[in-house]
Amino acid sequence: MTYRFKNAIIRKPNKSIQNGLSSQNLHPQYEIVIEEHSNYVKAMEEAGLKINLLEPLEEYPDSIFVEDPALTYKNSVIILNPFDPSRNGERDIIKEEIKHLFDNMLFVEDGFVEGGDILNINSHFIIGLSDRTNKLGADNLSIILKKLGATVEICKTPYDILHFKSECSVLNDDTILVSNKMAQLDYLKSNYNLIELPIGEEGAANSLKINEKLILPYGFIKAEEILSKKFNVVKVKVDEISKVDAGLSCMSLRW
Ligand code: CIR
Repeated sequence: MTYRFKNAIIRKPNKSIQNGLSSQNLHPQYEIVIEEHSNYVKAMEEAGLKINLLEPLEEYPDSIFVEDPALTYKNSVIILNPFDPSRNGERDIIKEEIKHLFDNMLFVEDGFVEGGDILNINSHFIIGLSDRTNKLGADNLSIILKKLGATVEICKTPYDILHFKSECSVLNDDTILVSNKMAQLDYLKSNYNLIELPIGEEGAANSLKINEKLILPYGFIKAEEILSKKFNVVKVKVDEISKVDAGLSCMSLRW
C-alpha cells in the first residue's frame, strides 16, 4: 500500500539554508529551522519510521530537501537530476551516502527531474513537468521506472506551482489530497478521488500519510477540520522552512 513505510532518509539542517532558493526572497533562521526539523523527525519516528540521518551539507543551501535528488521504489533508489545549478551537485553526494540502504541504484543522466515532481501511488508514478522537470528527464525516468515494473503518466504541474507535489499528496490507494489548482488537472480528476482543500490552504495539500498517521503542516484550520474526521492527524510546524518554498514531503525520502 502506498502509504506504508518503514524507513526514511532525512538530512540534518545546514546553516546555509538561509541562502536557499526562495521565490519570495526570504531567509529562514537556522535556529528556528533546527527546532521545526527536530519536531518533523520526531513525528516521522512516531509514525513508525526508522530514520537514517545524513550529515548537513553547508555547500548546498537546499540540501535538507532530500526528496529532490533521489527517488525510492521498493528496494531500488533512482538518483535524479535537479535542475538548479545550486542543487545539481547534491546528487553526487547523496548517492554515496545512501547506496548501502538499497539493493539497486539507477541514474537519470539526461534531462532534468526533481523528486518533488513525482507522485507515487502503489506501482504507478505521476511525473509533473515543471520549471524543474523537463520532458527529457521525465521520459528517461519513465524508462527506468517501467523497467522496474511500474507504470507512469506524465502530466503538467500548474505553471505557478514549484513542484507537482507542492500542492498534492496521496492519502490512500485511490485518494489524493489536492489544492484547488491541482483539482483542475484532468488526469487527477478522472482517475482518483480528490479531497480538495479550500483556497488559502494550498500548503496543507503537501501532507504525509505515513502508516496510521497523517502529518499535516501546522496552521491550516479548515484542512485540519476536514481531515481529522477521517485520519489520525499530527501537526508539524514548518513556517520557517516554508520560507524557502518547502513543505513536509521534501524533507525526507520514504520507503
Ligand atoms: C528549492 O527551490 O529547490 C528549495 N528551496 C525547495 C525545494 C522543495 N522541494 C520539494 O518540494 N520537493
